Amino acid sequence: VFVAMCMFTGCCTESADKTKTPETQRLLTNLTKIAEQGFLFGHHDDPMYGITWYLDDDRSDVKSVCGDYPAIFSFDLGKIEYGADSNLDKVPFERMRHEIVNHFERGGVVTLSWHVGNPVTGSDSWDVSDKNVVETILPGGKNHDTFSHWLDNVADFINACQTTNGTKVPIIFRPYHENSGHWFWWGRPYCTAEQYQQLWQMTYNKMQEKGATNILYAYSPQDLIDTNDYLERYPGDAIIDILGVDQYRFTSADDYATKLNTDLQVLEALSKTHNKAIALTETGYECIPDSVWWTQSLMSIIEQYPISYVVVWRNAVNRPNHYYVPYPGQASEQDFVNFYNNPKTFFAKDLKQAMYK
Ligand code: BMA
Repeated sequence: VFVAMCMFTGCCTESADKTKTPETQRLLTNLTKIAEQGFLFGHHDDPMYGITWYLDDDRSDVKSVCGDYPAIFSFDLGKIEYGADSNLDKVPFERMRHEIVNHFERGGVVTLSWHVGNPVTGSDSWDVSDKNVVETILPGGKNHDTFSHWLDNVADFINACQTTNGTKVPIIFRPYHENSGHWFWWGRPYCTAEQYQQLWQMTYNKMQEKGATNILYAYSPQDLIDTNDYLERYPGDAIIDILGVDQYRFTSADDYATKLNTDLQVLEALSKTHNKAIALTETGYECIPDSVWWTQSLMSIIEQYPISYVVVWRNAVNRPNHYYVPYPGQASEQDFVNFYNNPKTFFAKDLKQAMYK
């Protein structure tokens, strides 16, 4: 696998956005290139906790099964807005920052989502009791100052993700996700397309103003219909670097295949017209009851599309039956090893420094 990666060195065109750090620009270029050969595998909260363990050192359910960390670590900033020490899933932010820097140093890639609280009620992302939250946080709105301070907290954290010699770690930031649904306060029923786009613009402006130049921005609605539908709320090519989609397997294998094929066809078409990297930003089959899900279901679909990465969700320690990667003894363990061994899947050891050269 690593031999194939050598074509990455010295051949990369830089992104046009000179406001991004060199490492961040190179990551974007390399994400696009890697799609010609395969994709990075990612897991949410991978080194933080898993089945029966919490905040151990150097531990990961993925590593326990295949001997390697995922290429991508995904974490969530939810509760950073309130100045909390730990996020909504009890991950301490200091530990997160440490794992982010460590992962960058081993050549890995980091993505951050943000299950941001509700600035009207003080509750969480899922509180949709007030139908006009977005409007109140835009410039001129009564909660604008509060939300602006929340964005400061995000920018401060992202800026603080630095190596000891001061290199800022590139971060794929993916806020306001699954906005085509109705379960988050930024969802489609609760704001106009224009308001949603203004929320992104305001967020982007704040990150720029705070000098958070180590960010690639990913947009990820779920259950795509067609390109027009995707573009309706799209924040725009000037902001977004990666076109994403979230898709879970909730019902049958056929239903998942139909939906995921539609999603990825839409992204593939847009990747050509918008010249952007594409990714399956969240997916998974809760509890993975199908022992060959990795190779027969997930792989057989996604290998047909030029995606840069796929991220599966967390192995919750605090919620029984809420896990998305195998642990030793789990039904899909062997199939996951087969998936790992497929030359199209990239994990941490495959990368070395290839994503940043
Ligand atoms: C959801 C679930 C929740 C979790 C949230 C943020 O999909 O996993 O338990 O709090 O993501 O990570």
